[in-house]
Amino acid sequence: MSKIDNIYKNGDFNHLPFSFNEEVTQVFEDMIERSVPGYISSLKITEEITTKLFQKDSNFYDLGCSLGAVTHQVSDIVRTKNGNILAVDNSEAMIDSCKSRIKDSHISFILDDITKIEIENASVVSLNFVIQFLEPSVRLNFLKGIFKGLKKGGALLLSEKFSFDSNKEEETVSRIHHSFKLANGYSELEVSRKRDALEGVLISQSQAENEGLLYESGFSEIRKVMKNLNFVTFMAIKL
Ligand code: GEK
Repeated sequence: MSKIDNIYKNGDFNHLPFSFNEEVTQVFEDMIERSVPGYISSLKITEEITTKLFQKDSNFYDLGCSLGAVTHQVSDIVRTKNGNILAVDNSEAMIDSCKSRIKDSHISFILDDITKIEIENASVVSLNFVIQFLEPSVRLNFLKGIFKGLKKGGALLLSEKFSFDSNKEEETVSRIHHSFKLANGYSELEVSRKRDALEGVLISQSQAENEGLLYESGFSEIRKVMKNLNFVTFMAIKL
C-alpha cells in the first residue's frame, strides 16, 4: 500500500528537479493516481489489448515500469501463454521495490536505460507515460528499435501527456487538469511546486507529433484508444 504523497506539501523539499528517487518511489502509486486522469483505465486497456494480441512464447516489455503496475496487470495472461515479462526502469529505488514485492519466474526486473536495451521477440510493448521523460531527439530511434523487435501482429501501447498547438486549448485543458489535482487533495502550492520541479524533465509533445513518431518508426496502423484531458493512449500495430 502506497504512502500518501506529501512531497511538495511540507517545506522540506529542496528545489531539485523532479527525479524518481526513493522518496518518490514510496508515494508513487498515490502520486500517479491523483495526478494522471485515466491512469487506472490505461492499465485496464493494456490488459484487454494484451489478452487479444499477446502471442505464445513471446516477450512483453514494460518499459519505464516504475512499481510494476502494468506488469502486475498482465502477468497472468503472459504466464498462461508461456511468455516472459521484461520490466525495465533506470530508477534503482523503483526496481528494488519491484524485486522485493513481485517474485515470479516469468518476470525479470531490469535496472537499465530503456533506450539502451534491445527489444527481442516482443508481441506487446508498453510505454505507459514514459517517453515524455526522454529527450525528444532520442525518441524516434528508440521507437524504431521497438518496431524492429516486435513480431508481426504485435502492438506498442503508448500513453503520454500531450501538449496542444493552440495556446487557448492548452490553457483551457490545463486549467481543468489543475482542478482535477486540487479535487484529488493537492493544494495550489503543491501543484505549483511540482510543476516547477518537472520543468525540463517532462517534455510533452502534441498528439500529432506522437502519432508522427509512430508512423516514422514503421507502424502503419495507429489507433487512439483513450484520451482524458491532456493524456492520450495510442495502440500501434506492426502489420
Ligand atoms: C506505470 N509505466 O505505472 N530508462 C528507464 N526508465 C526511465 C527512463 C529511461 N531512460 N526515463 C524515465 N524512466 C508506469 C509509470 S512513470 C510515469 C511510468 C510518471 C522511468 C522513470 O524512472 C519512471 O519510473 C517511469 O519511467 C515514468 O504504468 O511518473 O508520470
